[in-house]
Amino acid sequence: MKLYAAAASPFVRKVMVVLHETGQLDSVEIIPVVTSPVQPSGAVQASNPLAKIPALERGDGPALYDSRVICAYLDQRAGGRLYNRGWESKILEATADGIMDAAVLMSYEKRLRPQDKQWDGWLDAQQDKVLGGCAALNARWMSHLQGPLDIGQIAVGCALGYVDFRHPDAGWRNGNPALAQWYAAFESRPSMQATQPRDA
Ligand code: 99T
Repeated sequence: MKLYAAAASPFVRKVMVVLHETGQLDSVEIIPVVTSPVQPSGAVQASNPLAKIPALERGDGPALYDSRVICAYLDQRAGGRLYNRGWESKILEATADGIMDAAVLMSYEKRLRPQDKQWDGWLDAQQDKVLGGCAALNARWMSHLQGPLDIGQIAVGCALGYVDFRHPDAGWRNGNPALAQWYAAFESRPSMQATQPRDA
C-alpha cells in the first residue's frame, strides 16, 4: 500500500499512529507530498479527487481517503481493536477531527492568504472552535480518554499536538487541567514520539 503523507498534517499523523499501534508500518510505503488548497498535488489528486492527504492506495480496491476511512480500514485489517468502544470512539474522533479542521483553517489563513486579505474575526471564530472542543473534552470525556486505547484517544492526541505545533499561543491548556495532564502522558507513547509534526 502507498500512503500520500506530510509530516505536518494531524490527519496523516492519525494514520501513522494507527500504523504504529497496530504493527502495520511495514505494509505501507510512505510517499511524502506537498499539497495545499491553492497548489494541489497532482499525485494526490489522482488518488483523491479532493487533493487532500492522507490518501491510501491499496492493491485490492479504490484508493481510500479521509483519515477516518483509512483508520477504520487499517484497524479492521489488524483485527479491529481501535473502534470497539462503540459510538463514543466515533464521537470523540469527530470532535478531535473538528479541532484539527479549525486549526488547519487557521494555519491556511495565516500562511496562504495574502496578509491584506486576512480577517481576524474569522481566525478568532476558528480558534473558538478549537478552545470549545478542548473545553468539552476536559468536561465530558476524561474517563473515556483514560480508558483502553482507541481511535478517539489517538485523534485527540494528534489534534492537541497540531495545535501546539502551529498555534502555540492558543492557550488550550488554560482551564483544562485534566486534559493537559492526560495529553502530557499520552504524547510520551512511542507511537506519538515517532510521529511528531514537522515541516518538510
Ligand atoms: O485542503 C487542501 O486542499 C489540502 N489540505 C490537506 O490535504 C490537509 C493537510 S493538513 N488535509 C486535510 O484537510 C484532510 C481532512 C480530511 N477530513 C481527513 O483526512 O480527515 C496540513 C496542515 C499543515 O500543513 O499545517
